[in-house]
Amino acid sequence: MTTGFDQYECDCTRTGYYGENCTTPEFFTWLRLTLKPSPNTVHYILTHFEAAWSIINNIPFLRDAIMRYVLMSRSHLIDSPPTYNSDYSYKSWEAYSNLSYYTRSLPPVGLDCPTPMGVKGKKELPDSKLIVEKFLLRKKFIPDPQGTNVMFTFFAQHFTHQFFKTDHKKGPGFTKALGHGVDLNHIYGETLERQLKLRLLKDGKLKYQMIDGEMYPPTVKDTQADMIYPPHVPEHLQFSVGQEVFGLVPGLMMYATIWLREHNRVCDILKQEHPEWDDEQLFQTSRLILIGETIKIVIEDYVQHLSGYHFKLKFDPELLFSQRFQYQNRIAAEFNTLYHWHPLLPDTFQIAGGKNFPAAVQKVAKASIDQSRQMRYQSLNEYRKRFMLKPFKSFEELTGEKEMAAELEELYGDIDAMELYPGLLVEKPRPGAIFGETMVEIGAPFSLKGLMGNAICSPEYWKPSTFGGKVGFEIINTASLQKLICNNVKGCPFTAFHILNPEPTEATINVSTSKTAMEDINPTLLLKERSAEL
Ligand code: ACD
Repeated sequence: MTTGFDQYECDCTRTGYYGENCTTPEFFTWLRLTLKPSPNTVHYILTHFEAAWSIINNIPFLRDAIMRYVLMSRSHLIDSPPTYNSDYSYKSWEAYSNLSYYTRSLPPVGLDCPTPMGVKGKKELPDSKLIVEKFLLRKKFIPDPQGTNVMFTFFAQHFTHQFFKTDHKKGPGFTKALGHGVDLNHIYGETLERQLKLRLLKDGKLKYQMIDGEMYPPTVKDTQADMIYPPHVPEHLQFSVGQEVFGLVPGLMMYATIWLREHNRVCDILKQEHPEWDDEQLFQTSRLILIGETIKIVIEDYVQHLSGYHFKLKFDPELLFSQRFQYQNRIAAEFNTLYHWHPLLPDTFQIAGGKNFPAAVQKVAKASIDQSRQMRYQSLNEYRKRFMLKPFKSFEELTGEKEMAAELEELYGDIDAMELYPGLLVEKPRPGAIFGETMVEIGAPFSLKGLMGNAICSPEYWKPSTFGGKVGFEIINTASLQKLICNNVKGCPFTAFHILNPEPTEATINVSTSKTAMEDINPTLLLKERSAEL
C-alpha cells in the first residue's frame, strides 16, 4: 500500500513472513521451506520409480492421501475469492463482482514505475516481433519427448475455449465467458438465447442432422445460432455449435461433433431411467453429467498425460470434503497467457494431400506478448516467486544454454526484467518432458483449482441424485477419452493423447480403426495390441 507519494507499507498479515518488505520468514515458514523438497525433486520422484508407483497406485488410502495433497498444495496458491484484475491493483468490490474481467494472480506494474517491469531492466522492452522471430518461431520441428499427439492439441483447444474467450472489444483483460470454468458453454452456448437455438426442445437433446447414418451438428440455417466462417464455406457445411469459432478448425468441429453425440446419447439413457422427466430436466441433467465427464477426462487422461507422472491421478471430489476448499473459480489473465500452447501445433496436416501452413500462429505469439504488456504484467521472476519458485539468477539458468541466453541478456538487460510469456517458452524443458518447471508449477494450480472448484464437485451436488441417479453418476465415474470416442464413433476406434511410437511414422499416423464396440475398454491392453499390430 502506498503511503503518500513516495512511501509504501507492506502488509505481512498471514503471509508467514515479517519485516519491512515481508521478506523474513517466521519460524514455521522457515522450517517448511527448509524441509520441503524442490518442485524439480518432486517432479523427478513422480516421473521415476515406476515399480514403486504401481504399488502405491493400488493402495487406495495412499493414492487418496497423495491426490489430496496434490490438490490442496496446488489450490492454496490461488486466491479464492479472487482479488486483483488488470484495472485494480488493490482490493475492490468492482474487481470482485465484475465477472467481465479475468482476475490476476499478480497486480499490474504501477504506472509510475521507472521501467516496464517495475524497477529492473531497460526503459523500453524489446520489439515483440523480434522476440517472436528470434526465440519463438520454429526452425525445425522439435518432437515432444512425451509423444503428445494432435488428439491432445485439439482437445486442449476445444476444452479451453469455453473459459478463454477474450472480449477484444473491451481489451485483453476482459472475458466473454462469464462462467469462469467448466460450464460447457462451448457445447451449449454462452447465452440462454443461443442455447435455445441449439436445442431440439425434445427429450433434452441438442439439434442434429444425420449424414450417412451418423450424427452431425445442425447447420447455421437450421439453428440461426451464428458462427464465424470464411465467406467461401457453402451453407450446407456451416455447422452450428456452442462456440462460435469452432467451424474454423477441423479438429475443433471433430470434438464438437463427438460431444454433441455424447449429449444426445446421455439424454437417451436418462429418458429410459426417467420417462417422467420433461425436456428441460433431461437437458439440464445431461449437461451436469457432461460437465462431470469432462472434468474426469481432463484430470485422469489429459493432465495425467501432460504430467508424465507414474502416480495415477484421481478425480474424486470426496477427497476435499474434509478440507477447507472454496467451490468457486475465476479465470486469471495469466492462465490464459500461459496456455498459448501453439508450439503443440504441427506445421502441416495431411488432409487429402493439401498442406496447411498455420501462418496465424506467429501473430498469436506476438499478440500474447503485446497484450501482456498492455496489461502491465510483472516479470517472469515475480511470477516464479508468486508460485513459490526460486527466481532465475541468470538467462543461462532460464534457457539452459548460452546462445539464446546471451541474446536475451542483450535485449532485456536484466534477468529480473524477463517477461512471462516468452520466458515460459524459452525455458529449458525438464528432462524428457514437454514443458519447463514454470509452465507446470503455475499452470497446475490454476487447472486443479478450476476443475475441483466446479459446483458439481461440492458436497451438496456430488451425489447420484444430482445426475439422475446411479446410472448418471456411473457415467461420470467411469468416463475416459477412450470411452467417449468408443461410444460415439462407428467401430470404436482406439484413441490416446500420445503417439504409440516415439518416432512418428506413416504407420502410427494411419492407425486402422477395426476394433468393434466393447463394453469394457482397457486402453493399456489396446495399446499393446495395436503396437503389436503395427
Ligand atoms: C500436478 C498435476 C500435474 C500437472 C501437470 C501439468 C499442468 C500444467 C499446465 C496445466 C495443465 C492442464 C490444464 C487442465 C485443465 C484446465 C482446467 C481449467 C478449469 C477452469 O502436479 O498438480
